[in-house]
Amino acid sequence: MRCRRCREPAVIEIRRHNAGFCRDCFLHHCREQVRRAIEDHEMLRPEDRVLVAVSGGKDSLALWDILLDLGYAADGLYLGLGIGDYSDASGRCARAYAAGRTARLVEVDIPADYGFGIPEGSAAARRVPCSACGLSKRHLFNAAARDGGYDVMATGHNLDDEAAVLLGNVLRWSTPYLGRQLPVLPATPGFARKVKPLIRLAEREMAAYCVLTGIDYIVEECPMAEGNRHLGYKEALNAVEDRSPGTKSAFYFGFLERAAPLFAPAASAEQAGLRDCASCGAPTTGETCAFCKLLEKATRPEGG
Ligand code: Q46
Ligand code: ZN
Repeated sequence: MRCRRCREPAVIEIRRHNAGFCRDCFLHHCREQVRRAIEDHEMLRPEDRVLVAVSGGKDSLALWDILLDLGYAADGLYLGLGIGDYSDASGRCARAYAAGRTARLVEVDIPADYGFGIPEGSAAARRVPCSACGLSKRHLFNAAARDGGYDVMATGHNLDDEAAVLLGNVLRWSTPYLGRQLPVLPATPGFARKVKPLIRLAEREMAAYCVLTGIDYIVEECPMAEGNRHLGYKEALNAVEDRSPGTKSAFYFGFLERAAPLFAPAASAEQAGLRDCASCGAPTTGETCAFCKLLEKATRPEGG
């Protein structure tokens, strides 16, 4: 197979585009897909200060790399989750990348700064680890963006992630989530703008991007991911995609174009009920926010 752009031998085939690319043209293709996502959805302005959520995995490091290459002022944020060796190794990948590019990495360590790790904290609060983890990430990421004066927060959700989340939301008809599952969430009081510039790229392409650019990323999955419903949705979608390449992107982009606006009222009804957390000031629907509740339970002395 030959490269679609330059006719040199291809190193990767992308079936949904019915195309192959050589190394340089593939990297160009990845940057182009990000540039187009940013442009189509008005994600970033050239003068924006961007905070990229960096987990040490392929998607977030590739995103950071591409945003820097495209000339954005992008810093990274690494959250230490206290998940044993996995957190140690992922932190090392994030730091090594930042050092190699002389980019700025902001770090927040949940065990050191808040006194609990995700495995013990979620058990003490009787929550599923990924739910405690997800709400902590959202809360701390938003706080870091606000405190650091960033205009926008960028995450490495790729096409596979978004299609899997969409499938899960459709299977349950979670209408407020469907109304909010957008590639750009505008800033609202207490929240910075959120963008997902990798929506036009698949997981496999991000792994190839890192391998071809020599970015060292953590390959192991988080040990707490087991039983995570999204993995099942991804497998189901991969089985369909395998038989008819392009289905995944038709599903996700068709949703954005034709269905997402129908669910906007459900999402804004939820938004309207927000007030300030009594403890930390973050926007919440209750008296205190989910993170403050988790923190209280996760750090309560045993038997208390
Ligand atoms: S890090 Fe956290 Fe993930 Fe691990 S505990 Fe679950 S949500 S699986 S992306
Ligand atoms: Zn709070």
